[in-house]
Amino acid sequence: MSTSIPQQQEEGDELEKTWWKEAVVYQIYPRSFFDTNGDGLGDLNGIRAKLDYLQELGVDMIWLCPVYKSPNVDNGYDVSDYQAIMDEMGTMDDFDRLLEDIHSRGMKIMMDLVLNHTSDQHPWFLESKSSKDSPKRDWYVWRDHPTNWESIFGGPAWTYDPKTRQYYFHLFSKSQVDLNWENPELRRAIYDMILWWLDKGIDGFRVDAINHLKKEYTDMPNPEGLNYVPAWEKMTNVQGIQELLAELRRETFDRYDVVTVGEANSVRAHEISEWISEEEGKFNMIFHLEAHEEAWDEESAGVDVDDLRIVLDRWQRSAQGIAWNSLYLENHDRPRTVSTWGNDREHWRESATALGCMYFFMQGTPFIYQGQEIGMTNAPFDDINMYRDIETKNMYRYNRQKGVPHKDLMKTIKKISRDHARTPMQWNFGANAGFTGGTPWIPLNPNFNWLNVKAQQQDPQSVLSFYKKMLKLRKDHEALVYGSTHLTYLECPYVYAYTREYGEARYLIISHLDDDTCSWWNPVDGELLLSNYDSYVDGKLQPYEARVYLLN
Ligand code: TEU
Ligand code: CA
Repeated sequence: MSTSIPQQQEEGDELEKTWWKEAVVYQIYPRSFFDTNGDGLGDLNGIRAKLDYLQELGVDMIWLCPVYKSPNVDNGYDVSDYQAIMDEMGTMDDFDRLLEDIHSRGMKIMMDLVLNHTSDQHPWFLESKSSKDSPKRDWYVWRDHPTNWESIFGGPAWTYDPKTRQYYFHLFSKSQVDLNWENPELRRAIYDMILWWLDKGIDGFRVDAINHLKKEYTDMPNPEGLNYVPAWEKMTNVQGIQELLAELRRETFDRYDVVTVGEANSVRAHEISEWISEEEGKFNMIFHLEAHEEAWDEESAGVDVDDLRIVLDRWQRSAQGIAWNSLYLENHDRPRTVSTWGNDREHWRESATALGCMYFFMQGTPFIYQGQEIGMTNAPFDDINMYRDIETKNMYRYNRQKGVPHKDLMKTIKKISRDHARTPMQWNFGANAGFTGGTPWIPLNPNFNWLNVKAQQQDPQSVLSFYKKMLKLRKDHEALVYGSTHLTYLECPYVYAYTREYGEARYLIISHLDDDTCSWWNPVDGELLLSNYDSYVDGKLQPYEARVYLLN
């Protein structure tokens, strides 16, 4: 007996077709991608050298993490000149050549746009800091009396400047100074910079930390008498931010055929309309963090499939017919999902592919983070000196000061550090996995001796081959792009299953996200299009088994 799944598609809830809805985006962390001059840092020419690889994978668009001039306190998220390339990455000529090469292959490029803050080395800040009467004083946020807030990277959110005897505000590190978006001159300077990039012919932006543009600078309640208080609600999604974002969009993105994705960690599905609806949204898509926050806690093993379904389904249903989702598993700020949500030991290959299958076929534009397509894992770094990330380092330092034992901190860092996503891309079996001929800026994950691109290219069962098949399948079946999404098989606690429906076509996507065999299983009446196992066990789903069917 086969399972019958009721049709759920309603009439008239389809969105307009656009190129960026059909695209798959590949996120590059340039520092760790490919080094061509032996200085141990990936560079723009390294990206050019790997375009064949990306095209073979089947991606349509590349998102580059920041490559602007920067002292690299936060690896480029501290920009000191928006209209220049950092020395480590190459030159503006290199960038122009990269842009040309990408376009001549019919691919597109999206740049990272860091608008909440600049580096403390940016000429704007140097000028602002020079005196209280500086014409750019008001481009940043200066106060005689700081609020009691804690910065997102730990420690106080205000730093004292002895020369002008005031404090300046920084949501992240003290080298990343928040811009004052209330100042119209500053906003104009930012828009001009954005237009300059758009005129160059880039195809879109991922807009960093954009839900923080507006703040409400008043003290937090502090019943526990903390030195500094986390002040999330005062710096996130504050009343009035939508007007700022509307102006940003009107003055810049609206004038070009580009795609925008706002990184907006605190936004919830019920706020979709003002953020991303086709009617009044300020961006085409946003990245929310809700799934990562709700479906995984650092202590537990694996992912909570129930929570995952609740969160992701809420976003799917809320967007249906009015907005478009971004779909992602990993990025440069998160540990590797095969290590956190999956099982990177006994079921490494199966869990990497099942997680991929789970998110990739929902309605939205899929993003793949470099290394995810080969199932790269968290790094086994035991020594704090092997880590590079400022957030990790600060977290270690501030918590040691508070008396938290070294051992406990290392346990957490080994689980959640952002550096797990930042170890160099593992290309082959050679020295440094073929990433660099020099000394890499951060140690490699030693498992490159078996986990690398080269090893997977010829293997039809590999994670890489599975990703290629997923990309091809999505290209070949419009329903997998535009169809509506409906959860199914809810009875099975570790199975993430959903249908896609588009006109008469119906697809079923099943990902069994557990180490055990699941006996709750009925045969499906349909054509099997993709699977991460060679053989089937009737009446069962094997550990991390994933399948895609075209239903009859
Ligand atoms: O991240 C912003 C953001 O949402 C952070 O709070 C994020 O949750 C944090 O990194 C998790 O540990 C962006 C960039 O993606 C990140 O790499 C930068 O460090 C940050 O902005 C500052 O520019
Ligand atoms: Ca280099």
